[in-house]
Amino acid sequence: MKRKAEIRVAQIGYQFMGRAHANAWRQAGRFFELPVRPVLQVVCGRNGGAAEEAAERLGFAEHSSAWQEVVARPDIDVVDICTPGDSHREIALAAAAAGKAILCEKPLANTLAEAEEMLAGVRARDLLDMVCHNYRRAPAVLLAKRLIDEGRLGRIHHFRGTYLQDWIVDPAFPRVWRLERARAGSGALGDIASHSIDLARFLVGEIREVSGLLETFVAERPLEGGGRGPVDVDDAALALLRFESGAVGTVEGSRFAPGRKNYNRFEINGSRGSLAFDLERMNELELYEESGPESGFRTILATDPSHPFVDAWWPPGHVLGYEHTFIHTVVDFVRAFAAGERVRPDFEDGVRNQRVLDAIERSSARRAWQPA
Ligand code: SOE
Repeated sequence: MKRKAEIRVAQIGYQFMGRAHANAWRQAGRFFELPVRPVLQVVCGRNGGAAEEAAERLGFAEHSSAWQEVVARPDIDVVDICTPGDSHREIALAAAAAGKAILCEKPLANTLAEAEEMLAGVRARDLLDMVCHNYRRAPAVLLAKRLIDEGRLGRIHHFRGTYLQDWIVDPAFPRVWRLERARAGSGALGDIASHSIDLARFLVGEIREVSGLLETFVAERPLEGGGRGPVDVDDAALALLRFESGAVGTVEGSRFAPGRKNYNRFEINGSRGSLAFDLERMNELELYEESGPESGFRTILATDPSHPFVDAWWPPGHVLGYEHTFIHTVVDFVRAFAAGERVRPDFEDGVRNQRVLDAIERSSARRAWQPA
């Protein structure tokens, strides 16, 4: 059998997102016909010993504690950024300068200025770039996209995005990096509301202006090294949205919703119907179409092989999971890489998302509507 060309991946980071991305690079070619074969070449981390253990566990050929050297290597094709947001800019600019394709975790950066620098960096070299807003590639979300684009809901009036978790409701939970502005850039706003904003842009369109409200419920937490320290990020982020299309929306991201574990839900209302998606029931799409007295919401199980990506997996009803959204993201990235085409969401999408995040922060501080 003719040996396939390869796409060699350097992954920076190996914690939660690093594990999800490594699994995606490893599984993509095992379930999908890909034009080139992903090779998990090297995983990088600040701690050499931990990087070595991660390489063994995640299936990378090598490990390194010097990402700067790795991204410049001629044998590396892709740099996959799975680190906290405070290092996205420097890694992406170095990877772009070395002419690499880049997959970057969301949000693109910790500030709008950094995001714009990253976009300029990749566009200057006409590189392949993608932001890992993985939920776009859940088959039920793609079904929602198709139904909207086919006009089945008519004119869209409402987008209602809710992303709720509960992992830091306990004040005794330590101030991890996601709770530090210097590391994460923001709290629930950039970490989870950014997903709702990406889905709003993907399904309804561009956002023109916002009215935001950020709140921090627990202002001080135990530090992991002992002592206590201030929390300088939002615990909850809410916003009213006006879309360029004339639709209106709400986004609510909170980590203080006991019982909600990864409750990423949206509902979209149009002139002829509504649809709703809930990540905790991610194979289903709720659809309501006006059809007389018997109208009612029905649940579509998006596991038929006719839905995007599904035919590579299992027969109808053999449901998919969170990790499949990352595998589908990598599949489209690899196909775009081989074809020399662009793939979305790209860094331009990342900057547009960051503009909305920035506007929500400005609006909350000024208690006034702000343009996105
Ligand atoms: C933590 O809130 C987190 O891991 C986010 O960082 C991810 O983007 C989200 O998909 C799941 O929850």
